[in-house]
Formats: sequence, structure tokens, C-alpha cells
Amino acid sequence: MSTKKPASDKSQLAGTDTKDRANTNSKLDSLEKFRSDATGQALRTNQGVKIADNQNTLKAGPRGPSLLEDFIMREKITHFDHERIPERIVHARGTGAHGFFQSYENHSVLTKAGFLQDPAKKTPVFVRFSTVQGPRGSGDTVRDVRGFAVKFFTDEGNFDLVGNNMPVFFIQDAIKFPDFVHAVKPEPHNEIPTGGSAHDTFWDFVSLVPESAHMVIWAMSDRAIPKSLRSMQGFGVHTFRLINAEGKSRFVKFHWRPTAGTCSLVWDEAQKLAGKDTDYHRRDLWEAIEMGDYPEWELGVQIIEEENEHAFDFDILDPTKLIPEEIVPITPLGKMTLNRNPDNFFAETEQVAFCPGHIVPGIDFSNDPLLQGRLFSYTDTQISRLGGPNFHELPINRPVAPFHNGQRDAQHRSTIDKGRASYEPNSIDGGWPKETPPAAQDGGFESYPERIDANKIRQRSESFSDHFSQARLFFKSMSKHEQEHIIAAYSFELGKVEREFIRARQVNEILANIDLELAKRVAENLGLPAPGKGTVQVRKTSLDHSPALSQANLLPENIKTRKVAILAANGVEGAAIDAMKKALEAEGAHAKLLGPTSAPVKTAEGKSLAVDASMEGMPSVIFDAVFVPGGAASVKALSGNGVALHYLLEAYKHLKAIAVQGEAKQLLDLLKLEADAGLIAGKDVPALTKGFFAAIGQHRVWDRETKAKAIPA
Ligand code: HDD
Repeated sequence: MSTKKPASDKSQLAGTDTKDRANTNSKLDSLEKFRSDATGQALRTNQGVKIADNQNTLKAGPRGPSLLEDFIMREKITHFDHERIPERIVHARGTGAHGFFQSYENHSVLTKAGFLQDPAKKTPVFVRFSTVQGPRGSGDTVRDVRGFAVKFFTDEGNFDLVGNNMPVFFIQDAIKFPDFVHAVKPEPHNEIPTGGSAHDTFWDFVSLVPESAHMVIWAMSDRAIPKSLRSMQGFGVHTFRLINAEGKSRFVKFHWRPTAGTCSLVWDEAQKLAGKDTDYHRRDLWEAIEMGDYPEWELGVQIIEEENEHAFDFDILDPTKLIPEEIVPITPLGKMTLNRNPDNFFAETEQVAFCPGHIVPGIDFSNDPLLQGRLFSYTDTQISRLGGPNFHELPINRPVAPFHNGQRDAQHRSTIDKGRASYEPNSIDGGWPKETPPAAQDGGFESYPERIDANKIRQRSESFSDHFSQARLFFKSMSKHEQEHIIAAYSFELGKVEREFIRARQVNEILANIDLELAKRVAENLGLPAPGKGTVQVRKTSLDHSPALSQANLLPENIKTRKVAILAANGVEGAAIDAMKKALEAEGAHAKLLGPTSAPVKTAEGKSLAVDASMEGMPSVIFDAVFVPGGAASVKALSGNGVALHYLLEAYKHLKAIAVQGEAKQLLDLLKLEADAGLIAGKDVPALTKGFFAAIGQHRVWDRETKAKAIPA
């Protein structure tokens, strides 16, 4: 155990607590005292008693009955029996990482939030990415929305930005959330399907609830099968407020943009990965951080001046709408870097408790009815998930800012509160802890004094009634291949729906109102009659095309951190491997050498080369590209190796860049694969790299897609 002293608890100044802040300027420092390192330590019970024998229960004789008296065995088994806690109702499958946020400049014009002021300040963060539908042990690459939750441990308290990788949501009012979740979760009778939405109850619900149309088309797009967690955008979804020291409020939408670009898997690859590497996304994130390829995102906001609240052809309080970036561009605020993996999944990633209601002075909510409901739900759920109201004391959740108040007791209380007065005002403990007026330096939180003059009603605002125009905008803004993927995804998912009337309703009442061509194509794939024109008069938007929505326009600027498989057998040209590895390293990309088995391969030059894995051990689906070096004997061996041939065919089918050097060109001939922008043959490595790296940079060879359909899966 670290002997570092906990942050001082003896603040004399209400609100400012400068001493405490100096002591707690890093979350990692504050976590340090809770980290336990058993290296060199004796095995002991939880009461600190050294254990002499951890192999045998105390028994009456070597063959006799066990004795109840055995406190060591009883303590161990009792603890084990209670190891599990309820998983999250949604977003149960997730993975997390530590990092920091740094503001680019002083944003005091926009907000008084301290973490957005000093560019020298590094604010610790903990991020948890997740899928929504599946349980804790489900696959990473299923078609689903991804959670993107960030906890900023600011000096003024925790700020949680609990968003998704899509900028809109399925429903407009929080009261519908249990209905939506019950519909998308595995069906109640057989608990199928795990991790996916391709089933009757989901499509029954969304086909009856047109407000879901926009989010569902995002979920049917490539965004729902991200390439990695590092290549996802994040969105705060709701409209929030930023408020500066003068009390001026502006509406904002939060955006996270990855510096690694935004890109996705292809569907066949995503499905295979769910079996071949269930942990694909969490492994990728973990390994990137371990290798020092720290993932980065830029935080930005779209700013809407108060007076422009009603300037759009939708309501900014409606969470099923986005604000096109072409209409309100993103103002960059700062950068987040993830640079440390957790030490313990349970203590950190599982026990972290986010809540959109965790905000700091300078940030406030809007009246979005979905957000308003969320403010209640998250704290409530932690009480049953984490066993009581003291979950904020768990090391991963503790703010780095001190917390003092009159809240006392309850399960798992770990703070030992001194003093007699757990109420306010008091005169016994000198009146402490005291309120801090908002106007004071580092003042207390003050809600934006929005004027409300209204009747108490249950009613959806008329301004929330357009459900199709932005779904249409999204579809129209996609590149050709993205549109084809959307058509294929609707067809696949609805094809799994048993009840034909649900399929038909989705096509005729939802898709036909989004785009008739989309509806017709899906109907054709499902064998349904061609739909007629949509029944709804869809509002015309001020924009009919938003390039910012297409991932075709969000490619990375380089091939940093991309992974390339090098296939080799005995007799491979060792110099070609060296040259390719060097060239990739120079670009910040990574290569793995794969052999027919895990045994080393002998090069043509007579050297023995250790391989990173066998081709089966690291299948093509976990790589971005494949390189096959020459060497007559190696190529001959690969030509007769079904795993190697499948490797190339699969990489080709998944539209990946493939480079073959020297004799390896014979493999393309054998497989009847024609050269294209991403299928490159050459005599030596330098001649290959330009085209090969350019193709990797394009992420996939989309022009190959139609041809690749003929390749067996
Ligand atoms: Fe939620 C978890 C994101 C609507 C109720 N939600 C959860 C997580 C994310 C989101 C990322 C996982 C946090 C983590 O990693 O621990 N949720 C969203 C977004 C929404 C949204 C972006 C809409 C814009 N959620 C939403 C509504 C409700 C909830 C309307 C309820 C009224 N969400 C929950 C929850 C969860 C949760 C049941 C499950 C576990 C948890 O909170 O901590 O309370």
C-alpha cells in the first residue's frame, strides 16, 4: 500500500479549499492510496491474519468432515459468493481508460468552468466506452450504438459527459426509455439475441414510434460497427448551456472528434470478429495504450446564442435532431488523451458511476425532456448497482475536489466524518461546512435563472413533430457505399424479424417516409410488395446534404497505428520483411509476422525468424492490411495452405489493402484476384509502399466492393 497521505481534510475556507486542491491536482495521485500491491507481501485474511495453509480446509482428520470453525475458509468462500454485482441495465459491456484533458486556450468568454480556462492545466479523466444492448460478456463488434462516457475530475467537482457515438437518440422523452430498452433487449422468453437489435420486439417498437427513425438509420449505418473505439466520434447528444462569469448563457452541443479519423468495420468482418475476437475493441484500446499510441479526441462545441434558440427548422431541445456542422461549425475547445490502462477492471471500469447530472459551475442543462429524465435515472440506478448512496466514495468515483456536507451513514460509508454537526446551519462546528455564494471567487453552483411561465401539462411540443427530415438528410449525405450498407443492414435486420406485418410497417410507414428508393430496395430484399410514396408530408430542411455526416469525409490523415499482417513460410525473403517493417514503423504503423504455425520460419537467407503468431491465431479480420513477401519456397508453401489462401481472400473481401512482393504475385493469380487501387504487386518493397500506404490511408478499397461480393464469405 502506498503511504501517501490522503488529501487534507482541514479546509478553513468554504468553497475555495486551496490547500486541498494543491494536494489533489491529479486523479491518479488521489487513486494511488487505494491501489494495493501485494508484491513481497504475506497472504493474509481480511482481518490481517497471516495464512499458513491456503490449500486445505480445516478437517477432523485427513479424511474427516470439514469444520465450521474454519474462519479462513469461511471468509474466503463468503467473499467469493458475493463477488458479482448487478451489471448495468444498459451499456453493461464496456471498457475504460484513464487520461487527461487540456484546454487549447482560455475559454472564459464561453464558460466559467475552470477546466476550460488554463491551457497549462491537465484535468484527469476516466472514459468508459460501451455497447448498449448486450450483457457484460457479449461481443464488442455487434451492430449497436456505442456509449462514450467521460468523467472529468475537475478542481470544481466532477463533470460527466455521458454521450454516445451518434449525435441523436431513439426517443424524445425519458418516460419512453424503459419501453425502448425492453424492446431492444433480448426477448423475454428465450433471451435471444445477445448484443443485437435484429429481432421482433425492437422492430415492433421502432416501427410504431416514428421519432426513432433518425436514430435507427444511424444504427443501420456503418457508425454502428466502428473499426475501433479509437476511431469513433462522440456526442453529448442533448443541447447544454455554457455560462460565463458575467452570467451570459449560450446553448452548446458537445462533440468529440478522434485524431485517428472515424471509420468502421465491414459487416461480414464485424460478425466474424464477434466470434474470433470477442474482445476486439477492448483489446485494441488496451494494446494501443500499452504501446504508447495514446488515443486522442478533440472536444468541441457548436455554439448557439440564446437569441438563436428558435432559428432552426427543428427544436434544439429535441434529442432526435442534430445541428448540421455546415450550419453551426464546431469550435474546438481542447484535447483529451488516454494514456493509462486501469489496474483492475472491476474496481475502476465496472464501479465507475456516470451521471449526466454531474456538472460544474459554468455548465448547465437545457430543458430537453430526455436529458431531464436522465438526471434522475443514473444516480438512482447506481444505488442498486453499487449497493447504496455512497458510491461517490469508491476510489474511481471520488472527485479530486474535496467534498464536505451533512450527508451521513448508509451502506459502505468509508469516510470517517469528524465533528458533531451533520446539519446546516450549525453553531457547534463553527458553522462548517458553509455555503459559498455564487458571486464569490470560485463561487458555488448556480442554476441558470431561465424564466419559465407555463401550465403543468403532459404534452409533446409541436416543434418535436418532424421525424423524417433529418433521417432523410442523413441518408442523402452518405456516399454510395454507405447507402448500400444501410440498405443491407435494414434488409439483414428485418430479415430476422419473424412477423411480416412488422417488416411491412417498417418499410411502408418509416422507410418510405425517409427515402422511397431505400424503402423499395429493402422491400425487394424482403420479398415485400414495392412500397408507395410515404404517407407523411416531410418537412423540407434548409440543407439537403451534410458532408460532415459521411465517414468518407472523416478519414485519418496518416496510417499511424494501423496494423499490417505479414504472411510468411520457410524460404521467405527476409530482406523484404525487414524493409516493409521499417517502412511501416517510419509511418507509425505496426506489423506482425505470421507463419503457418507458431514455430519460427527460416528465411531464404538462412536466418530463423520468430513469428508473432500463426495465421489462425491472428486472423485477417484483426488487421487493416496484408503484405506477402516473396521467396519461391515460401510462396509455394502458402499456395498449398488453405489458411493462407483464405487469409488473402478474406482480406480482399473485406476491402483491405494487400501488397505482394516478388514471387508472391503468383498467389493473386492462383486466387484470380485482379489488381486494383489497393491490391498491389511489385518487385521490391520501396516500389510497393507508396500505393500500399495510400490504400491503407483510404481505410478500405470501396471500388472493389461489388466485385468482392462474389468471394465466398
Ligand atoms: Fe443512458 C447508462 C448514454 C439516455 C438511463 N447511458 C448509459 C451509459 C451511456 C449512456 C454512455 C453508460 C455509462 C457507463 O459507461 O457507465 N443514455 C446515454 C445517452 C442517452 C441516454 C447518450 C440519450 C441521449 N439513459 C438514457 C435515458 C435514460 C438512461 C433517457 C433513463 C431515463 N443510462 C441509463 C441508466 C444507465 C445508463 C439505466 C445504465 C447504467 C448506468 O446508467 O449507470 O441509468
